[in-house]
Amino acid sequence: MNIVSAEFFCSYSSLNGLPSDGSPEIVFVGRSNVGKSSLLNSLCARKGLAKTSSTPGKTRLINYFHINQALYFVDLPGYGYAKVGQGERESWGKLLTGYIQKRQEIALVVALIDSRHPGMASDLEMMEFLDYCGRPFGIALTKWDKLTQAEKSKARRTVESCAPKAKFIVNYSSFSGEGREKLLTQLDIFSQ
Ligand SMILES: Nc1nc2c(ncn2[C@@H]2O[C@H](COP(=O)(O)OP(=O)(O)O)[C@@H](O)[C@H]2O)c(=O)[nH]1
Ligand SMILES: [Mg+2]
Repeated sequence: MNIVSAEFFCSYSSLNGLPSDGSPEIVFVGRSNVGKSSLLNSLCARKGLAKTSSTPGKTRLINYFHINQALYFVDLPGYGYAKVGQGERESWGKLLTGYIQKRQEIALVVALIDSRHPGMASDLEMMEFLDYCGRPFGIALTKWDKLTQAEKSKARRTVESCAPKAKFIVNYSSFSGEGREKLLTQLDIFSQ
């Protein structure tokens, strides 16, 4: 996939009123602070496209980005962040699961996993849920630049063994751009 244009489209706080033009959607999910906004910015080569933050738990909306005027990248609320109230966590968990379950336009889901913490329960639950909903998904192992060589081998082994259903696993660094071309190729192959 060659990204020639990427624009912020709209944010939604509920499933009502999502775009109705029928364009396919490639969805990005992951724990809060996994590096999702950074990955979207690096993938689209647009620094300020998605807001990045060192304060976790800030994105509680479904953010749509229009890509090549032909499809959407969808940034879902981060999960697994403990320091918010129960009520708030529930309402925004519902938004996340409701979207994944119901949205017809989903072509592919990219599950982001922090390469320093592979095999976390919440990530495994998310992948089980994606499989249960019949959603094809691949994995981006984020913050790959932070790992030593030994940690890289170990992280790959762990993820490969706990995600047999993943269509692809790409090592990704938003800082160096490693994995960008690979991920774009996988998006092309699996979002058709
Ligand atoms: N070293 C490194 N840090 C990253 C990378 N991607 C994101 N970060 C850092 O991780 C933190 C969270 O990133 P952000 O993209 O806002 O995560 P989000 O909450 O998942 O959207 C920020 O401090 C980023 O600078 C990466 O590829 N490498
Ligand atoms: Mg974010």
